[in-house]
Amino acid sequence: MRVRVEVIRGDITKSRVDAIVNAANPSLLGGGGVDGAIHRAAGPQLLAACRQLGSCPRGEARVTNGFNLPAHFIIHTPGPVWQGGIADESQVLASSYRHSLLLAERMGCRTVDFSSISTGVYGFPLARAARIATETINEVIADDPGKLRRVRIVAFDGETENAYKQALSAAYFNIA
Ligand code: AR6
Repeated sequence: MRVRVEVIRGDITKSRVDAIVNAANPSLLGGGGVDGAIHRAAGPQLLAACRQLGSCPRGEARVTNGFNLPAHFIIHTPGPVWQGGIADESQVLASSYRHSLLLAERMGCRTVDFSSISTGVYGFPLARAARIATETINEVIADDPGKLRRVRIVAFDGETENAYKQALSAAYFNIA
């Protein structure tokens, strides 16, 4: 069955899905941006669970319970910090999306919502990040979708929403 890939505007802490993907940092101990919002909404048990996990290299992913969130699981992935494109940032970003989706598949997830990894505090250029995200998601689901039925990018602002919508239509155009 075909996996739907969509872009919506919203607050990912409100997503009622099997897993949301958090733009974390390697300590996994919380921070600002969407990470801070997720920790506040999930409650203090999330920090305790993250402490148990230890740290996570950039481009990899770890999973916890969703605790007080409507989402069942939280997948935490530290994306790359943009350094001008000289430090394999694009590969690391693709790796974050790939590892997160593969982990979601292993957990038997049907619905997964991503935040816009690395495009806030970490400064990754938005259009380029959106292209990498949509291409990587399409590659992984084309290869083996597992039980996945729907993958969404949840954009917090209009500029981010437009960038991912544009990248998604370009990706479909390339496939066709
Ligand atoms: N729902 C969806 N998206 C959100 C929300 C929300 N509630 N809040 C913010 N965003 P960022 P990064 C968007 O900076 O660049 C943290 O301190 C935001 O507008 O959260 O990967 C971590 O601990 C932007 O589009 O993540 C790390 O240290 C997107 O989420 C560092 O920031 C990502 O912005 C990670 O930086």
